[in-house]
Amino acid sequence: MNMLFNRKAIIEKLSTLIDEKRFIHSLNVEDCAIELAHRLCVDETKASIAALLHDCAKNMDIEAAERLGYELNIFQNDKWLYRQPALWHAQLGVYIAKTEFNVFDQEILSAIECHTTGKAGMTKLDKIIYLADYIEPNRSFSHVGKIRANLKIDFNKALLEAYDNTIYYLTRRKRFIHPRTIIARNEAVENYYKQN
Ligand code: DGI
Ligand code: FE
Ligand code: FE
Repeated sequence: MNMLFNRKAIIEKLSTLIDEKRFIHSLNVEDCAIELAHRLCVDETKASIAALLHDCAKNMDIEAAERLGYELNIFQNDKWLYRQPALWHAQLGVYIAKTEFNVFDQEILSAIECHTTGKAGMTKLDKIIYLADYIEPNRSFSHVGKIRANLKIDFNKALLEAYDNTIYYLTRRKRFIHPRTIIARNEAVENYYKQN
């Protein structure tokens, strides 16, 4: 991908769409994603754009988000998505990335689209954004320190642990687990054993 992308323009626009805390989170995810992309031989520019934009729809108000979700048909055949507003910003983020940032690269859009739940057949970039979002320095989930340490030596193990923690967190709170989260976690198990 062309390295001369306009990062400054993305940053400027992004800062008008999300609050300061979310903005700093996005910059932190970008740092982590670029480092992982370098290590896994993934396009660092794509990692940077996907990371910056992954939460671009996070601060939409709930009514506007629901309206847009209906317009984009994201709830059709997906009642588990509809019932979990915390998940909407991933799909809506794809729309914002296209319409507000002119990003049409399918790999970048895919990484934004699955950054919260994961999905079947994730690419290296999808996994990088998922994990970078999980381990960025401001995160203080339990076990995140252990995952950061494992990530230094074993990417697949760290990814599986991030899924396991998320699922544990959701079950403890009696929340729905989206089917895509289960599929992504199963594939993470598969990849973990394939390599070990
Ligand atoms: O947007 P962020 O806060 O940076 O992080 P995120 O997009 O990974 O997660 C947003 C929320 O989504 C977080 O509270 C965990 C939750 N989540 C992730 N997978 C699932 C889920 N919630 C439900 N109900 N089901 C899932 O499968
Ligand atoms: Fe998110
Ligand atoms: Fe995030």
